[in-house]
Amino acid sequence: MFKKILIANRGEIALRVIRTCKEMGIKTVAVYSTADADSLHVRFADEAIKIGPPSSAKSYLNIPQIMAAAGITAADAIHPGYGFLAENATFAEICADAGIKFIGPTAEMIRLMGDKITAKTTMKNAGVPVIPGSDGLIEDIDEGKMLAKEIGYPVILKATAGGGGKGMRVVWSEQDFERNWDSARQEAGAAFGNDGIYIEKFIEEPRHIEIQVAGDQYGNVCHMSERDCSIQRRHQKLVEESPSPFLDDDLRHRMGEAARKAVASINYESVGTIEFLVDKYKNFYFMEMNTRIQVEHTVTEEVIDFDLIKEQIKIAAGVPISGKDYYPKGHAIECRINAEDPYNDFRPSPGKITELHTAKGHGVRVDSHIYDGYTVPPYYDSLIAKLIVRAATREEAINKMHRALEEYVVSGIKTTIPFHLKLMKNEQFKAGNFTTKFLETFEL
Ligand code: MV4
Repeated sequence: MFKKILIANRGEIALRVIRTCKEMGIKTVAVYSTADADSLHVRFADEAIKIGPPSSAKSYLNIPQIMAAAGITAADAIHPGYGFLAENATFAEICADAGIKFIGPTAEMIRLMGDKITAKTTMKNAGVPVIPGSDGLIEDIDEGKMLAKEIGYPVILKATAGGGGKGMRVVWSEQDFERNWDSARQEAGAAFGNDGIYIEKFIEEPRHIEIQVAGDQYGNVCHMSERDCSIQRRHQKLVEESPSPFLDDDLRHRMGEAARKAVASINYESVGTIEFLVDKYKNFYFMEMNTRIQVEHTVTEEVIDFDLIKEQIKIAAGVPISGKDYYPKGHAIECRINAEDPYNDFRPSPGKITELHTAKGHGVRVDSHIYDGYTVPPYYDSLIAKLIVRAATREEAINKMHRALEEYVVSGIKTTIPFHLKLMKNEQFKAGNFTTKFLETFEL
């Protein structure tokens, strides 16, 4: 087992990893920018190394500085968290070359799943349902138009180097094809340095339901059931829950089996997530695979009573996984509390927290790095706390979430708490009647 893990991240996920490391008797090294000198992950780690000024590029994305910190402290592994370098294949390679274990999949696996059309082809060959569309990249506009006609409008153009909603264009009719084709390629080229585009049938009003998976270096795989992440605003998840109100046991088993097949087919080693789109007829289709621990891993932990960070560290240390699948007991919901103003287009609201009262009580978990008097910096993403509740039923979980949100006081900055309070009282949400389009018509 590792003796010392460097956490190449900040905020709540850095704290989350440090907590599990402490429980496992593993020493921890925090890295921080000058903007995070007073952060809890710095205070809770056994050692802390300043790696640069506030900008992410010069700190949390600064590979030479992070590797130097690992060298100075003799860390034998690095946990990347999520975001930043978590899915950076080059970083994984540099760690491997330096003899420091990257706690995640291999660089090759990160690259394979990072290229969306390659990932899709890999899944199709493994027998995982994929969205009907082109077999590969579209070479030119005429080929695209011909395929779109075959598939049937509406279709969606996607950047193979994109993901998470970046570089996508929905095309509703042939006369719209040319301008969308041009803008998709231009945007993909500019954003990713790769203007490869593929095409799919557009699934209208889908749900985003993802399956937690794990695999070890001995070929054992497992799934840990689903998370419903359909409550999103501009591709930013705001609420996640497990189990999904849309899944019945049969669909859960079929999606779990498909996720298992996906992981086994690529000899995946680490924890990961298979994202599916689910249409109103309960057909599910592979969308993307995430090769990192995700923000919303918490709701899975709560309904299967499991430590996913511990599992990820054990897999990296060569400990076999059990290979058994996990199904949810009870119901968990996570609300992302962001330093954003929901009354002003969710614009960022950094600044000093002048008063903090954190929600507590039976079945309430808060993963957060903020404290009374903490100043939320403007340089990084706006997530300041994850409020997670668990109860026997979805209705009880929603009631518990509303109660917890009511007692959660964060003064001095704006937060998404008022948005979540309103959502928990929304009849469509309470009925489990929502897709990824739900927030387009949700009024605060
Ligand atoms: C789609 C789709 C409909 N049909 N693909 C968005 C992010 C990226 N994971 C892929 N996404 C979508 N792909 C087809 N063929 C709808 C979306 C989509 C979406 C998916 C999941 C969660 C939220 C979403 C919001 C808008 C669009």
